[in-house]
Amino acid sequence: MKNLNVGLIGGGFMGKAHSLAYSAMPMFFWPAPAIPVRHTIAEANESLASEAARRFGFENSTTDWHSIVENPAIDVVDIATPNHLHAEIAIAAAQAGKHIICEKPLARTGEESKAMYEAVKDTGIVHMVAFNYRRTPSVALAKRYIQEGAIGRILNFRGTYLQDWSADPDSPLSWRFQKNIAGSGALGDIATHVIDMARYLVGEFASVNSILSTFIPDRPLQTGGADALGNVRGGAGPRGEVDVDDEVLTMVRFANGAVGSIEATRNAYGRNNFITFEIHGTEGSIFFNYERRDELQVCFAADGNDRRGFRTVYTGPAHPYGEGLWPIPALGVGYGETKIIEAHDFFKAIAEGGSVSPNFADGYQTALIDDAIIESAEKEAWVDVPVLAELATSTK
Ligand code: NAI
Ligand code: SOE
Repeated sequence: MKNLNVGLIGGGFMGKAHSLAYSAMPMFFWPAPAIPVRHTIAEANESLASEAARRFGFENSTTDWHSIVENPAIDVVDIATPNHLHAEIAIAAAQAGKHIICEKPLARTGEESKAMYEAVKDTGIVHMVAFNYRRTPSVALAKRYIQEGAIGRILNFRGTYLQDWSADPDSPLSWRFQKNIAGSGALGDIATHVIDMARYLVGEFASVNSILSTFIPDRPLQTGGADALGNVRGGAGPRGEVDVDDEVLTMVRFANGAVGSIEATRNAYGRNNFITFEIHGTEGSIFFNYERRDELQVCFAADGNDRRGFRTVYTGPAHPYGEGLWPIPALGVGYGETKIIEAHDFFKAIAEGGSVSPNFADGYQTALIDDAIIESAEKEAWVDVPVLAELATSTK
């Protein structure tokens, strides 16, 4: 069992989640595939960097991410910065031969994502994009049921990602509302998680027909700093333009003939982290709601019409990742566990010299879907989605 040195760039919300995962992964999954060593953390200035090192248990801190990428002692580069830095850091890390885990969305645009994909392709580097929700045990269980044919051929996927943290027009213009930093709004930030789950569970997208809307055109200015995600109110000072979408709605045709729809917004009062999907197949249905993430609702047509209905399966040791989690179903799987599982699968791929999904090809494919959604909304028409050759035949 090797020690692998991690250089983590960005000590905000995801810096916290990834640090937790590195410390806890060997406690959950033992024997661990490798021991992640929290070697160096980078933050935007000296006081943030040294505070992050103390808080998140890193041996060293820096204000210059280049020193992480250039350090021969570091095996893994973890990119947890706002989106505009993902491509530059990942490409430099790939050139230095580091294994890379990058937060979602892979980058701001399809073009940036393509450059990242090309930088890692055929290098032997393990690369991963952090769409962690597919590692919720109940989502992986849905995948297992689908692969076993338990709900037959998939006909329809209906997905949502609804939050309300930005519904107040006076919550600040953080980096998530600025196109030059975020790339897009609800689309790249949260719809991509559902797009990732739709690809994982159903397959590749063939075409989309979409609407993008911006309902809150300006917000109080915020200069720099981490995104407080609606937990602070902006002042009465100057306001700046929101140049990204607040809301996305898209219809989907999948390459395998299934159809679907996806909605995402961060302005839906009363919804917090309402990631849901309902999948109908020829032999049954599956329903998932992240706000009740220990549960998977399933209905099997074979049950007979005097007892047919949704039943609840609580995930536990009998289910995906059960060997590493808690010993009894329904003790409660949290957001942290999805990141611990993600870290496990990433380090396993490094230790075994393999690969992991979702990787930069998946991140690039998701960006191609985002680009098609944007084009479709502009043209008010169906737009075809190109599919990377290496993904067209894979089962993910
Ligand atoms: P955040 O705003 O909480 O933190 C970002 C941190 O990066 C800040 O502390 C900031 O000071 C730091 N930073 C900025 N420039 C830097 C530089 N040059 N060098 C080092 N550090 C720098 O943002 P959050 O929520 O952690 O998001 C980071 C990334 O993670 C984004 O790409 C976001 O989309 C993604 N994300 C993914 C989630 C998931 O569920 N997979 C959840 C939340 C965010
Ligand atoms: C804000 O919408 C946010 O932090 C997203 O950036 C994450 O990807 C999501 O999982 C939680 O909410």
